[in-house]
Order: sequence, then structure tokens, then C-alpha cells
Amino acid sequence: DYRILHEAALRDHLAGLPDLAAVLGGEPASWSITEVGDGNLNLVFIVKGARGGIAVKQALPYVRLVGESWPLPLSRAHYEHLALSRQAELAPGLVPALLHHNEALALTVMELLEPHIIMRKGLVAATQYPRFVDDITTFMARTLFFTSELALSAADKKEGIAAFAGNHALCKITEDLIFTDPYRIAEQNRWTAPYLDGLAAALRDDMELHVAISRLKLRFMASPEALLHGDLHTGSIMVTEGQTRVIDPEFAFYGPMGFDVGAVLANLLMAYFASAGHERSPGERRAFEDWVLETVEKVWNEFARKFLDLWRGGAVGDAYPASLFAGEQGAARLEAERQAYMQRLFADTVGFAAAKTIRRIFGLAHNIDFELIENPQRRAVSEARAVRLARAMMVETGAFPAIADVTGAAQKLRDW
Ligand code: SR1
Ligand code: MG
Repeated sequence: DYRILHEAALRDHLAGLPDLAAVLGGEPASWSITEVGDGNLNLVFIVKGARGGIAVKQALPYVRLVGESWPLPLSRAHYEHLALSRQAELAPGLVPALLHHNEALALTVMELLEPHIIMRKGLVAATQYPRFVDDITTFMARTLFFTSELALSAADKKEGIAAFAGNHALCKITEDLIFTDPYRIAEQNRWTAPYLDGLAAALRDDMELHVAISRLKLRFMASPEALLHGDLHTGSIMVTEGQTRVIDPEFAFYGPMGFDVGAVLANLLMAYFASAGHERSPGERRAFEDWVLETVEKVWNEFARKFLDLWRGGAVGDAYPASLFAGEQGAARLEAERQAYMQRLFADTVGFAAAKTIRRIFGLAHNIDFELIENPQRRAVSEARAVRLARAMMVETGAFPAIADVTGAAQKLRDW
């Protein structure tokens, strides 16, 4: 029964759903319906009535950014709905409320987030978000910890993995666009030519980088540690100065935790490097960039603190059975093991953050942080700084044992 719902068909569909019609209020003919989707994959409508508004998302049977020549399963709407439901349980108040889902139409209706904006747009305008660190670290710590074997029985974990196993077409997009294409000649790659032509060619010849990105790709494909959002960039986060909501988990699957955490850090670091290319006063630039780097540090530190607190306080999963860590000596050894676990997770995070950066500069899907820098030479300077840091983070990950090593290196590149 799938069909693409344009305005008239959507109006009819919603009018037949009494609960939603009541949220909107007034006569269906009076509802305003505006398509606002600016993402790469779907249609998104804002519908407003006399009483209130809703957001409607419908998956298209192809990649919107490219067109019908690139088919994509509608089932991604099912996985997005499933992920949103799990995230709402695990991180209440940090995802939009679900109001309706129609599997056949690949259509989901959510609360309208207003006056929230896409965080990436706010960062391009040099806006600071004081609640962001606390909210995003709660979201990540809770969704990752409670879907891992630290909190789950082995059986429940395997059920979780199975529930998302069918979302492999979306994983394949990531496997190709993030972990492969930027490092080879691929039709859909693009970059700020001619300024980055040399750098693009260097990436294609950089065997150490190819080893590093391939290790990360294997980690992505073969490490079902927890239920990931799977596309946790600043375009998947809506904010006001006082609220944060994580949206769009259609790439959700069980993968390595560092992929989500790295996505957040990479997108903050790209906002940092892009800042020099945007028109802003030296004072405004300095204040924003300082805030971004402080936020990078706090995101990792707060995430790690909250994740460890959950582990120390309520680990009832099948990993690390309590019976093996009895007494004072056991408690001390387990605590040392927790620290080692976080160190490994940090190394993953650094590597994935690097991969997420390079794909936005040489791959198919770019971001407005850089794209809105109109002067291409200026844009290329910002992008080259980001790539320089990303290459080091990916190939020499061990040189970044702490988050301050990442922000310190970013700061050194500020005027490079
Ligand atoms: C073809 S889809 C391109 C990108 O858009 C999404 O937001 C994901 O990041 C994906 O890689
Ligand atoms: Mg998206």
C-alpha cells in the first residue's frame, strides 16, 4: 500500500486519524502542510492546525540526495521507529515523542519540536548551547550502557541485535561512504577543487591511512557492542538553548559504541575548524571556538563519568559476573578493568571521529559547516586543518590518550 504522500494525500491520511486530527485542531482543509526535509534521505512535513502542530516523516524508496537511481529499502522507517521507542525508554525526554507510525507507508508522526533548530545551523551561526553537554552525554551513556552486556543478559542482547539485523542497507551506506569511498576514486566523491585536489590524491595513496580506516571499518561491521543511533551528527540533533532532542535514528544497529561518541566529537571539531571561514568578529570567533573545544572535552569527560557511574551502580548484565570479583581485591581489579575499557572506547572514539571528518570533506555527503563558507579558498583552508587533525587521529591514535590531546592538537591547528 506504499505511496508517496504529497500534500493532499497526507492531509487525507491525517484527517482519518482522530488522535492526530485532535492534536492539530480545526478543519483538515485549514491545516498548513509544508515539506521541510533538508536531509539526504526522506520527506519531512510540518503540519499545523488551529490547536497545534506535528512533524511527519516519510521514507522514500530511494536516496533523496541522489534520486531514484539509488534505491533504498523503506524498512528503515521501521528501524527508526524501533530505535526511537527504545531511546525514549532509555533516555526519556531526549527524543521527540512518537504520535503515530504506519509501517506500510513508512511514515512516522512525531511531536513538533518548536522553536528548536537543527544544531548544525546554530553552530554555523556561532550559537552556544549550555544544556548540550549534559543532555547528549546522558543520551549516549544511557542508550549505550543499557543495550550492552554490561546491563543485559546475553539472551536479551542477542534479541536486540537480531531486531536490528535487517537494517543492513543503511549500514552499507556507512560502510561505503565513510569507510571506503573517500580513500579511492569513487564517482560520487567531491571536494573543494582545485584547492584540495592534492590532498584528495594523497589520501588515495596513503597506505597507513588505508590500514587505519580498514581497521575501523571492521570494527564498525563486526563489534555489536550496543544499540547505536548510527548517524549522530549535529544535523541529527535539535536544540534550543535549554533543550536537546536527538532525532533521525534510521541508521540504528548494534555496533561499536565509539561510533556514536566519535560522531558527536567530529561534528563539534568540524564546527570549530569551519568557524575561521565564517564572517564573525575576532571576539565572537574566539568565544565560539573556545566554547566548542571546551564542549568537546566535556562531552567525552561527562560521557565517561556517566557511563562508569551506571556500570558501578547497576551492572546486572552477563559480562563481568559479580561472583568473579568478590571482596576488596576483586572490586579494585574490576575498577581497573573499567578504566581499561574506557581507554579502549576512547581510542575507538578518536578513530571514528577522524573517519567521520574525512568523509564530510571528500565523500558524497558534505555538511553546511564547511559548505556555507562561500570563498572556496577559505573553505579549503578550514577543511585542510580538519583533515590534518583527522589523519593524525586515525593513524597515530595512540598519540591521543586523553581528550585534552585532541583539543590541544585542534588548537595548534587554529592558524595553521
Ligand atoms: C546517501 S546518505 C548520505 C548520508 O546522509 C546521512 O545523514 C548519513 O550520514 C549518510 O551517510
Ligand atoms: Mg538523518
